[in-house]
Amino acid sequence: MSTFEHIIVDSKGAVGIITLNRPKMLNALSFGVFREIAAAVDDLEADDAIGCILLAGGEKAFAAGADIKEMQPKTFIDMFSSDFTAIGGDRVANCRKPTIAAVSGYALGGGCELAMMCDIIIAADTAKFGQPEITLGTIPGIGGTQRLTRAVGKSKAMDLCLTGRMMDAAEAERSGLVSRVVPADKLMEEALAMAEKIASMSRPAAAMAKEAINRAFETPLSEGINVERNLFHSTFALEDRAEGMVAFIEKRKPVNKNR
Ligand code: CO8
Repeated sequence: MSTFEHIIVDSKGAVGIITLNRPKMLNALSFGVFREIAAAVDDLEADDAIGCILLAGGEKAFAAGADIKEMQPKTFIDMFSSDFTAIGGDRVANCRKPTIAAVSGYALGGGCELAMMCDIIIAADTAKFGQPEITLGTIPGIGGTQRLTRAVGKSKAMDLCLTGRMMDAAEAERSGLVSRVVPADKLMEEALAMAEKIASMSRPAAAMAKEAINRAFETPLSEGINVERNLFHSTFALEDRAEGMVAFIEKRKPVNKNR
């Protein structure tokens, strides 16, 4: 297991929990934070005991964006050569296990983008989402213009990215960015319950459902439908599929074995 400075990595049952831990800087995402997130995802993905990964921040901020103080002196060539925007972000987006972002307070800029790399966003009623990069004379750099547009549509994505305004949890739920809004003091409890439920499902079936849904995000409908059909057929090679259907007929809970 890796050791971490900026994040806390924990587990509860079959749920791996990554908590961003730079509260004084509202969890600003530095190179170091991204590297640690990537290492934590590596560890949790390799751990057979883990079936779902929960990514959380603090009460006031999930993450208030990329670390502006670290980015401020950088030149084009620094950013281009290090390609640091790809380090942690890609790792979260490419994780094969289901991922949930539990967002309380600010999820801005890179923070909003990090949440959108997860499969599900569950928000506290205090959550505020935004892509304020334009107010700094820059634009989103780790998927914001792409994932936000697919999630909330062109007009609202333009509104958020061009004005830099924040949207509250109710607007985020209305526009489809988040799956559920819960009272702030219940956020972790609700997110854990969701993660535990997902982790109890057939692992390969969950990975296949995730892969198929991600295709809907990334490809034309006809290709996505083909991928889904192939994955659906593949589930008929799983013991969990056989057990799941027998358990239904026998009116009992299935015991999932595939890892
Ligand atoms: N980077 C660095 N430090 C930050 C950041 C940040 N993104 N956000 C807050 N902080 C620091 C503040 O400087 C302050 O530090 P100090 O006490 O030393 O002055 C501390 O955190 C507390 O913040 P505030 O005093 O500002 O707290 P407020 O409650 O008054 O305001 C806000 C909260 C509204 C969230 C405000 O802090 C804010 O506007 N933050 C910046 C939001 C922002 O612009 N985010 C976008 C950043 S750019 C980006 O994310 C580009 C992504 C592209 C990909 C890059 C890959 C990583």
